[in-house]
Amino acid sequence: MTPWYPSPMADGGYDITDHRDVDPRFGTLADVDALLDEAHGLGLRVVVDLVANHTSEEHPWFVAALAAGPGAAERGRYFFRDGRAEGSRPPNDWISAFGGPAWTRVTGPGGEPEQWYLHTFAPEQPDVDWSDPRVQQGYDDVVRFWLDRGVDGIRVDAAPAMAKAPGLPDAGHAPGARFDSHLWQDSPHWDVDEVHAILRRWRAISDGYPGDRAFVTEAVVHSAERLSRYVRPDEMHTTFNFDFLHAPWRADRLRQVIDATLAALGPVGAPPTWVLSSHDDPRHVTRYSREQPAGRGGAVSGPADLAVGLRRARAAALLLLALPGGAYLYQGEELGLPEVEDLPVEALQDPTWERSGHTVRGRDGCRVPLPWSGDAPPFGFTAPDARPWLPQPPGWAELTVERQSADPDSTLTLYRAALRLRRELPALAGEQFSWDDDGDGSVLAFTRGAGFGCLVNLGQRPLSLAGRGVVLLSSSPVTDELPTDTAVWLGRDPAT
Ligand code: TEU
Repeated sequence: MTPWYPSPMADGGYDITDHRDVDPRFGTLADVDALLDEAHGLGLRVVVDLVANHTSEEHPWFVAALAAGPGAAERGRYFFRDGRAEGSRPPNDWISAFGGPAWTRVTGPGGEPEQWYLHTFAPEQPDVDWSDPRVQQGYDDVVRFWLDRGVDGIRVDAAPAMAKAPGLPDAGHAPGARFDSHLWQDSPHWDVDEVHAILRRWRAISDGYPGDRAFVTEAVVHSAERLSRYVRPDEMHTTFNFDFLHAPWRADRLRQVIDATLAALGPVGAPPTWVLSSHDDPRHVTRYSREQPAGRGGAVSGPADLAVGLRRARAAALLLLALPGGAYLYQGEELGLPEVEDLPVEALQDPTWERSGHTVRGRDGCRVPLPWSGDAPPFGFTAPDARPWLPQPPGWAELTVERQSADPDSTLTLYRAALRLRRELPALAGEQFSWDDDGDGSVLAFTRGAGFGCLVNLGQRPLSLAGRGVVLLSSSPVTDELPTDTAVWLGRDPAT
């Protein structure tokens, strides 16, 4: 569940005014209780989002801090500092994830310019200062509130941002630098070691709860080794692994990421996890529809072939779901949804659009509400006469859950079959994993336990399937050959 808390919605709900309530647009706490009951009755577990790097500018803490003025104790929960150059320039060179400086200057009650405050994200999202005991205590209460209510897990938003180097020194960002946190090492505002004290604090709280509650951190950091620090035994249970998402559709790069992930997380005893899409990244059907760069993938421009993108996305799903550990699916990928790249600019909601001076459209294209049924928007997502918060393309009539449920070749049917097999096949439950040496750099081939193999052809030529086992599932039709951009799951006789 992305944030459902009361929010002015300056950043899709990641700007929170009360971490212990539900925004009336989404429902009530009683609805949460009903949802948890119903989910648990179905064997589903619910993970909520904990946004602890920042609050909304309308949070009572920040309202009080602004009102109290420079030097007041209320300001100590945030980072208020005097500017440089007689106050006219930001206190340091830190940058915001959404473009521009990470500082905004306050205007005093008489309209006079005053101190600056820090916001790693939008100006409506002031960063809290985790060295303040009132902040620590406040978030302890939030964590307890949701665990008491019965949630099964907590996603830790923007974890690497939560600690800052003492004295807030310059980061050395070049003018106009982008927020490329995976490139940063020894940054004073990202992945600072003190963040681990916060994670240990939360782990100690959750360990006191019955059942098996789990944290998952969101952390885009420099390396798999840095990532592994977030999941040491007394820290978080799991973490998203964005290197997998950011890898291009190339066998060499995917293999490197899989190896680096297993090598880094194994020693700390944390399960690997895999993710292809999220609410912050262009959908992978579209990412894979363009030429694949040798380095890190991303929102590459250039001509797109969505049929190729979908074919690769379906193969990627079988790869993801065959790997050991946890798999995260982002709503809509099971329908093969593409990124909506042509949302009208007046519909855009992401603060990135404004903050980048209308040069970066932002993340709305992966957040368009899902098509459930029917032939016209809103496709059963909401009442027929209501307008969803982002417009759905009329062409999504082809992609509704209703349509795809009835189609044996649909992407939804493929995901359902894969998830069913993933539960049923003993080989997929364990941790075993080994590469089969295929002698071809454009193929990913591995074994999970003796009876199960996965083969993905990322090359240009078809691959013979002779003698490789029985095809249990394939991402596109196969004969005795595995075509380009296709994956198969293979059952093998363990005796052979
Ligand atoms: O994202 C924070 C984050 O660490 C970034 O990688 C983020 O994906 C990137 O800066 C976006 O341009 C989290 C949430 O997932 C995101 O939706 C929120 O906007 C953000 O925190 C602020 O709460």
